Amino acid sequence: MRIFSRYLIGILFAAPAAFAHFQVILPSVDVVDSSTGKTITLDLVFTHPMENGPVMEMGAPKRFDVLVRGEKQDLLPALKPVQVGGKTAYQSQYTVQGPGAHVFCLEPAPYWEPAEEKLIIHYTKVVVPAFGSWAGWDTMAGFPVEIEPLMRPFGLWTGNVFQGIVRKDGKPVPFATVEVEYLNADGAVKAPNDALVTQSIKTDAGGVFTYAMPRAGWWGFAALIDGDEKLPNPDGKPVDVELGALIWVKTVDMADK
Ligand SMILES: [Cu+2]
Repeated sequence: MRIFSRYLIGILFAAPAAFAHFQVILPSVDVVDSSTGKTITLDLVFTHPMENGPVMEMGAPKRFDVLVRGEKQDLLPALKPVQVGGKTAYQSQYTVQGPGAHVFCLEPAPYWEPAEEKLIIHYTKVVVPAFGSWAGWDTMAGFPVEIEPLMRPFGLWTGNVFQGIVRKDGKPVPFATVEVEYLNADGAVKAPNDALVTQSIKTDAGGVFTYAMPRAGWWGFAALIDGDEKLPNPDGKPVDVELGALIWVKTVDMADK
């Protein structure tokens, strides 16, 4: 009995880290200029960024587009399924046509998580400026849940804070949970314990969150909000839906000349 309860506690303690799913949109270039070339590759992967996997299966995305200079370009036809860690992920190439902030917006297919008995929809965006213009960096994707950046979501030094407002149907969400993970792509960082895998912060009464990023690389912010309506799981049973509002930002070290 004693051994059994210890085993059970072990599972409960291990669970939260294993559940920090993050939808990723990873552009090959964070700032497009004459040195980078115009064509960028975007990798769409549903994974656990800080733990460097495992990857989860993605269904065909519902929406993938780019907002730039007040126009929307549908990129769904340019999405190609690829295999990452034995699971379906997606990849796209995009050739930048002019200056300005490019807001890439993804609505993935709902993901059924049996361990939590809920469907997960992570509305995700990343903003890539091009050719010296960052006009439109705060353009909203129009997602049902979305992070409005309060600072440019690019051109950030290591140690800078990132601050945003979590919105649901346009309204700020007070005291919402925001999970933060580092994209530990090469597995270079080893978390000494589970508490350091996923940072967990809350928005204030006005829906604003703040987090200082301690390392160069990509950081994912995931505001997690319960959906109002149930959706059918793969067995057709109505289940709760977790809505995620995600944004990815990159920090760069302030190196000496
Ligand atoms: Cu997972």
